[in-house]
Amino acid sequence: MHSQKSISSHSSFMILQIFDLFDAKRNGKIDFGEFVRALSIFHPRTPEAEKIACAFRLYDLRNTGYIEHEELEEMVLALLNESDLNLSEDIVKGIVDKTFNEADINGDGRIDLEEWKEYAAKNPSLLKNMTLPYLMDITLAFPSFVMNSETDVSKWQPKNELINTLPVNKQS
Ligand SMILES: [Ca+2]
Ligand SMILES: [Ca+2]
Repeated sequence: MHSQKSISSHSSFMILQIFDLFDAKRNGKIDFGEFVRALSIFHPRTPEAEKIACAFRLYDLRNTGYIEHEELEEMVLALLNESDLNLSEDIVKGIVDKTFNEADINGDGRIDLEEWKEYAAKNPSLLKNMTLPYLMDITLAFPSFVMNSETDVSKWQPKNELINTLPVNKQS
């Protein structure tokens, strides 16, 4: 059903974020090496530690080395907009606050990489974000490139498990 899905503005937000993550040399371009290396993050056999570190960089929208509350909120909103869930602002705020407080172990108002690792260890579903509905969008955004590359994206079954990755589901 998703094969013809157009890229929404929120998908664009995610794509830009992911692009930024791929663009290791920070020159606004993704060369083939960067592309392959970045895609390997989403491979099911990639070690969890790498995925955790990668997810941390993805959430650290402003590259401060910490995940701040508003960054988490932006990411949660973007993720929710990707899904078909319509949640009220209060509920979203609740999800963000709960997640943030759980992850911010030392309570200094930001999540550092160590705290993130610990949070990810306790919440393995977090990493499903990295195994990835967005890969679909990326392959839609750059279809010819993906088709012509040697990277066998077609074998990497992106799973639409996004909804399971959100903390709200724990309550049901
Ligand atoms: Ca940050
Ligand atoms: Ca902290």
